Amino acid sequence: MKTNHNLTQLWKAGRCHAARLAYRLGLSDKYCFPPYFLWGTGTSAYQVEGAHDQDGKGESIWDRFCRSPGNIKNGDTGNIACDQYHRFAQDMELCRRLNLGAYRFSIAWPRVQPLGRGALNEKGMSYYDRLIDELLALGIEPVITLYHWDLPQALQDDLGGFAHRDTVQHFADYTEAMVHRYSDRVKFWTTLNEPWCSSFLGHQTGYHAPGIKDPLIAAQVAHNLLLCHGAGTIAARAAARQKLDLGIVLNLTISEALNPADAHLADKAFARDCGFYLEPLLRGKYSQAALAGIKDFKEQDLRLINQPMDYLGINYYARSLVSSTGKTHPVPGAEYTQMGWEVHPQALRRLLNRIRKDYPEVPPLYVTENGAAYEDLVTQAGRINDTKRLEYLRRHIEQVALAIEDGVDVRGYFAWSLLDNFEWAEGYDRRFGIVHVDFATQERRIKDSGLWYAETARSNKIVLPRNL
Ligand code: IFM
Repeated sequence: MKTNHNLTQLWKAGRCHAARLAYRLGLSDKYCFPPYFLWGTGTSAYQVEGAHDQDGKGESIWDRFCRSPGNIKNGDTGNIACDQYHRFAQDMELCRRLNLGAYRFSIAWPRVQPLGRGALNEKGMSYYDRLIDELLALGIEPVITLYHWDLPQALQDDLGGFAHRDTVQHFADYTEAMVHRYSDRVKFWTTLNEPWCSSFLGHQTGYHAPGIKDPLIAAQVAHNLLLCHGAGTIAARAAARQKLDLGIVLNLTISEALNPADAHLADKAFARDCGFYLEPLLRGKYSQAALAGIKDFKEQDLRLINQPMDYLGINYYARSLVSSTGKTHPVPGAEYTQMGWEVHPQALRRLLNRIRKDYPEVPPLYVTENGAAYEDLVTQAGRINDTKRLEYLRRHIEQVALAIEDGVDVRGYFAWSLLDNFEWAEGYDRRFGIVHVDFATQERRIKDSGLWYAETARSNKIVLPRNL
């Protein structure tokens, strides 16, 4: 079996190299991704699972936040969401039909440990057993995120959540329990998804749960989340039942100036924003400015944060624009998604290259999220011709291909999202899925973008225009 498998891999690698050579020589316009390249999609627990109070699940900060009038558009909640808790087998079958190599999902901490410390909830734990087993039976790699924003409310009420250092130990204990249970089958683990959002949207602007508006708390939470990453990484490695691929997922963007005279500002903004995470994670350092905002800081903290990582996940949706006048929006002639985010695929290639240049020590990269919200219409024939989303994905994947050609070690791409789902403060009003969900009936329908993505994942190729 093993020899056959190796031979197949060799054969595939040979074909892929030949195809890439043909592309480089101008003999073909098809770009072949490396044979190990992982194609996936992602979701997160609160956005898709529903079953918010079933089988012993505890309350999360998002359950509480959604109940407060005015926090979420149309008063929507994740109580039912896509009902994936009950429909996971159907959803994983969709992943198979989409030819996905991997499915990225998160564990709802309050589902498996209702109070965030102490007793585990076996019914919640067994849900993820079933999900993982289903994926493996279909030949799809499970990629687990330990924290995608749904903190147990009890930790918020009793300790102040991530603002309190004790939460770091609770996160490490939770991580240890999850890795102990699932790492016999799951190799890919992510400690945190987009800690910038949990820190600053959750504690500075109050746009996300827990809805706090205090910049000092936000900075402390940002630091404590990095401590969670460090402590979680150590706990995961100690509990692992196989060699893990362990990393963190950051929403990184490249800052660019519309006016060339402002280029130095863009440079500074990149160093400040990406550096806030990459310096401590990869180099065990904070800038003076970052450090100044953190009240509860201990010298040994940086050693804890600076753990070796097997990969870095990057979520990219749009570039960030800077200008000395403060005016950047709207960019003349630019396209925007329904979120109001500028569509600028070339900046993804520049971001990947910039990270490699500024941080040569960075581990292999994955684009762990990329996608677009657009309004979808179901045609009479039952199709969803989501051409804009398809083009968004295609143009960004092209840029990933070009970054690989530039020499950046990108190992995979995950389209966000498998399903239309609960888009946080925007509720169900923003659809990111490559599969359409009718929230009244829970019917799923693969969109045209999904059909295109399935073919890309199957063939491991895209048609790449020349002179991009
Ligand atoms: O839906 C979110 C996801 O939960 C985190 N990254 C950005 C996505 C789109 O806003």
